[in-house]
Amino acid sequence: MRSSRMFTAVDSHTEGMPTRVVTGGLGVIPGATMNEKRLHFMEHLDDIRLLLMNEPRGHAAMSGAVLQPSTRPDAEWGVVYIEVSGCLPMCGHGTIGVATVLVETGMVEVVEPVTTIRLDTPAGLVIARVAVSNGHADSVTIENVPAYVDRLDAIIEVPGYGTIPYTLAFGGNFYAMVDLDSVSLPFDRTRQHEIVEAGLAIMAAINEQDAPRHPQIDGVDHCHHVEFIAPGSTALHSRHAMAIHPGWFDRSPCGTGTSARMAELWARGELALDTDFVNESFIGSRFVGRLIATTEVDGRPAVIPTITGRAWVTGIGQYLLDPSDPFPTGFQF
Ligand code: PYC
Repeated sequence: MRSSRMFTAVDSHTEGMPTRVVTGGLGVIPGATMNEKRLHFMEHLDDIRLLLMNEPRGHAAMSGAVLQPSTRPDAEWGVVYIEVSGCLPMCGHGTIGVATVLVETGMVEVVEPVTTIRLDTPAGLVIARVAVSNGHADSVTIENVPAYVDRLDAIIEVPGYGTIPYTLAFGGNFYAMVDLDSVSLPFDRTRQHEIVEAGLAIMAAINEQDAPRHPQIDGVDHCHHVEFIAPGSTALHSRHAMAIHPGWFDRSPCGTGTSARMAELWARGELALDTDFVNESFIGSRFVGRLIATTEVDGRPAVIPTITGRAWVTGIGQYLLDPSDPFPTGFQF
């Protein structure tokens, strides 16, 4: 066995969605803030993301998180999120996975019944409260960065689909929320290829015609997520299919997408503070969201969401790169 690179990771899944938590092999990424580290990683270290996320070490819906020392005095750990699509500013299922791994590997001081971990993420400070019993992380509630509506009840011309009504909100990433009915498709996994195709067409149209930009986080300037809302969804219990660039679905109910959806429902006056909102993924797994406070983002009304979900450790791995490997950055099939 030869290896020119070796990465250590604890693999987990959050309500069905993987998080490969990279604990070793990378060192400290340059950057004064976690977002600077994210931007540095994207420019200079992206081969590592591709190696760890793509086939054959990962797959078409792979996701992970690189642990880093925090850049801020009020957080214990820093996180750079990686996935097949790139490096997200924030990831809800990934944060639930990271918090679970930190507790179950003893990388933080574990306190029962609740261990609080403050995380430095590229989008800002995120607080994870882990319910722990007998050393086991039973569930995690994350207090997310502020979520806000960028545009409510907008329309977009989408080649091949016509005029599509949508709402765009930020919950850690930008999400276009679209009724599945408006692309004339059923909430049915056997139709996933048509649904993801419609999602990619909507993202492309938004990014070409009117791309969003976060006023405070550098480099957050596109929409790569379309949350297709299933018929029958309400402001208390919603089901959705989350189509993600370049062509896959979140298996989890998507923490940042749930946050964006709650910001939308709040802006409509349909979801009050301190009220449970159940969000169900395309595979039927659930997060419970809540809005706990109002705030503002650059003068826009905003809310602070919490998301509760569960994660499970699935393995511990050492991922190697043999210098003769013909696919040093893996591949997508
Ligand atoms: O849980 O925030 C999330 C997420 C983003 C992309 C996939 N999952």
